[in-house]
Amino acid sequence: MLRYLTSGESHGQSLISILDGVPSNIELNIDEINRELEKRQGGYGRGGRMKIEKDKINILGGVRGKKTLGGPISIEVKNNDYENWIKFMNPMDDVDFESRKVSNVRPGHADLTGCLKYDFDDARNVLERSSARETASKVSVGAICKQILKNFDIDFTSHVVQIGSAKDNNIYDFDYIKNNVDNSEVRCVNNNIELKMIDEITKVKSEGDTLGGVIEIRVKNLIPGLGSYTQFDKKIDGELAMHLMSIQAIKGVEIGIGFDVANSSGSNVMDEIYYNKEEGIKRKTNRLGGIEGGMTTGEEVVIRCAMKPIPTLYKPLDSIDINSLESYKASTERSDNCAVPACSVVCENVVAFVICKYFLDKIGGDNLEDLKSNYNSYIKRLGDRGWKR
Ligand code: EPS
Repeated sequence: MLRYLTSGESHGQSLISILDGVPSNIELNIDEINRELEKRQGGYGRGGRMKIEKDKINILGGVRGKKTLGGPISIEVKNNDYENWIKFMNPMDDVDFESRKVSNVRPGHADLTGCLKYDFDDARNVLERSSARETASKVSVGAICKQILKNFDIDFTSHVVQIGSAKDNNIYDFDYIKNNVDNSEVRCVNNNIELKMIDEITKVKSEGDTLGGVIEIRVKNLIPGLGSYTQFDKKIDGELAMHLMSIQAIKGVEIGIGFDVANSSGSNVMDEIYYNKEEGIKRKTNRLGGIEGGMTTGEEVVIRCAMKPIPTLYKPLDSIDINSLESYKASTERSDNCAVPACSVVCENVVAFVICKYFLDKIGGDNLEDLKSNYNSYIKRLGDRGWKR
């Protein structure tokens, strides 16, 4: 079973991930993994931290001569900012707890509940781990998963479809998004809407405020049958939602037309099925986003995620000091005004992890050769039933 854990604080030495369950003999391209990390760092609306960091992975175990060994892969992303924080964050030395203490907790962040739950008088102990800096780990894990799935042509992309009130209602082909999205500072593939998004971010920045938005993730060249209808925890849509909702600041996940299923009749929701010799078994539409009965159908998977605005505001909201309980304005930390473009890269890589987990579960194989032969035999059997890649 493919699984991962992460460790590390935002201003600690490093972010560490362990990815377990990767078959052997998968060739890894470190430049491609680092390119994903670089994309996560970008986007109009990012704050000062990204000028300090140059995220790159350092593989500590599980890989030899660029090929996976079949054991757990340990991955480090160093925090350059640690050298500025060593006297506050050193794990095993005396540290200065007072200078960076945060007691005016920020509404919308984990600060208040984290302090109550873990019995801290300093929200720094909470925010260091709850920070979205951890998403660099998620991206490094997902980028490895993408490389596993590349052997089977499964491909991923994502774009930003809304920031504040600037909304892109157009429908795009997978390839159009993939070929254009990296040229946009806000990962929006429509130039006019891109400019509106940038304007909105600039405006809220001048007001000391922040903005959220909506991200769309797409997966193509999938096969039918990843996931299962037979048990709740085998449903791939359930697991996708769980992983995506666990990304910092994500408040909603939709698959296909999502909440619109509630205001449409059945004939406007289901995807009619047809067959011809050239295409094999197909669906006329893809309103259900490539997942039926907790399983991929083989059509493109289409997911949308809603990200809330970042809770650190330069125009801070009313709050309290958690120790004196007196009213104060919330504390202001250096932060981003809008991290929706970065979050698009995070969501895409998190989806890659889940798809990879279910792919390996369905296809099985300790090494790339076994995976390929199991995959080919499944594709052949589906071909005998009328399904075509
Ligand atoms: C982030 C690093 C953080 C923040 C941001 C995401 O760095 P710092 O706190 O040093 O500025 O920029 O984190 C948050 C928005 C948050 O709420 O925690 C990153 O690497 O993505």
